[in-house]
Amino acid sequence: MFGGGDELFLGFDFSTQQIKVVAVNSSLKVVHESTVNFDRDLPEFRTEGGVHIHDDQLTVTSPTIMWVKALDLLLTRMKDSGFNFSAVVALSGAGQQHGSVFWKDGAAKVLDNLQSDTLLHVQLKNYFSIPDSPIWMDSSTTEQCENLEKIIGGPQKLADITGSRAYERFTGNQIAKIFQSRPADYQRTEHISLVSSFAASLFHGAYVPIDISDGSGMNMMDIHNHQWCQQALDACAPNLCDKLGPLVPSYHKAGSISSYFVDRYGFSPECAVIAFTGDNPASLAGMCLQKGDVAVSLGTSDTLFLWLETPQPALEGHVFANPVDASAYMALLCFKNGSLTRERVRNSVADGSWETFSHLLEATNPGNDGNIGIYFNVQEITPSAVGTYRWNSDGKAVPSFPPGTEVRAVVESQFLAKRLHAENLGYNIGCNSRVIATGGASSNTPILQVLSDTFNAPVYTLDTTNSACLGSAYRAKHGREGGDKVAFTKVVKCAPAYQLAVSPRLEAHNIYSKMLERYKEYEQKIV
Ligand code: XUL
Repeated sequence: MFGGGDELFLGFDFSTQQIKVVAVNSSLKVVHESTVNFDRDLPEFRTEGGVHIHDDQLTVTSPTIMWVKALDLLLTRMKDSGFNFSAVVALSGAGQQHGSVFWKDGAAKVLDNLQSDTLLHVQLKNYFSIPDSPIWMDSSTTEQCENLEKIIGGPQKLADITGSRAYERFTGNQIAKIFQSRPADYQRTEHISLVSSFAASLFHGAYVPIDISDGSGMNMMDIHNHQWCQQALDACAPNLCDKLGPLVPSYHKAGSISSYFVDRYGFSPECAVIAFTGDNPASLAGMCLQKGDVAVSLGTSDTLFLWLETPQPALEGHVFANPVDASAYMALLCFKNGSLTRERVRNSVADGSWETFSHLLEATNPGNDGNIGIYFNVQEITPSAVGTYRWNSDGKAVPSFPPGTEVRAVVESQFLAKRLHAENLGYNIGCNSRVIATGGASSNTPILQVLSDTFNAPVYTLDTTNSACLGSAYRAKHGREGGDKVAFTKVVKCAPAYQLAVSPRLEAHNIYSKMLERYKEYEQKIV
């Protein structure tokens, strides 16, 4: 039964709206998928999109016990479909980043003694001191952020240590708010997990440590030595070191699965539980990113994942410890004006047609004959600015461009911004760099050509619908094989291949490198 070909690895994703699992075999082929959607499958929690937005519109939480209940439902569905749990040799998972779980005094004992004839949520329902977990969509902790930056010595100092300036959703600031607003509940909290380490703890039947990659999204971890920054812990709440426990590399093997899952679902008692991590780090693993790579997700908002060797934390973006190579880093940059902004230009000058948009793009020259535009429909995150701006080749502000120039301007400025801000965080274009493009616009070759020329790298595409789950299954295999002894790249050699979409053109790249200087000047002007 446990012969090579029959071994299975599970990757879970505890995301905002659902939990999902994929099973891969030892050739990393997906053999099973299941999902539980919180709104649809657990209507008793009355969530919308898996969350509760509170009256102040700033506080956003999810019922912790809903996640627990969803896990049994998911595993029951798998069992009913005939899934062979006994073949699973290791599992890992991802959690929405920054969310926190507050375990009440006595919870560890219950975890250690889970009874397989009673559902998890029945056994654990009274063991969360804060029953509603703060999640990443919460933005109610501005005061705590200001305090943390002040105590540490300013936003850049905090970024230098923890990889990010203070952000409302980052867990340290969320914990500070809980401590200040509910001191008695904080007092009764024996352990604090991230969503990722909470889910791992359910499987292990004991607290699984926070991994260094998801731990980087808390504003309390020193990303350079992977230890808690004591000054940041103290600035957030008392006794945090005890309540958080140690940090571990993301491929840490926590131990074997709890007998609850063995008895109830038929897992092997030897099934290994590998530390869970954040959904973004897990996606980086799922895309098999390597040194020098950039992943560009072109969706409603555009997101960039960078593999970094020498990070330069800045006041924008986030630097995390790398989930598959603890000596490296990853950076995350979010650009709010993604496809909606491209669509606005398409609707205004290309008759609402992507085909016309592409023709216009192809009919104009790289560098746009010196014209540059910046299009921020909504308040941008990177950089902090809003509005539409256009400059002609003489550097003169102009109110409009002809259709072709307008189309090229929006695409070029979006990719120049990505290169500029990637370089600000320590990214360097190298000769082996690759760009992995995902999301809606990744099927548009003329758009990808601009991306390729800007980064002087071939652009590959990959189906990433399940990248956090897949990355978790791959990490389960990596962790089981002894994460620090074997390179992740070796483990994922047989993962689905990238498709080469376009290759860079040196002449165009040289134009963009020059143009970047002008773009930078204009961006500084409008911030
Ligand atoms: C990352 C972030 C989101 C969540 C979504 O910083 O807040 O991407 O991880 O689940």
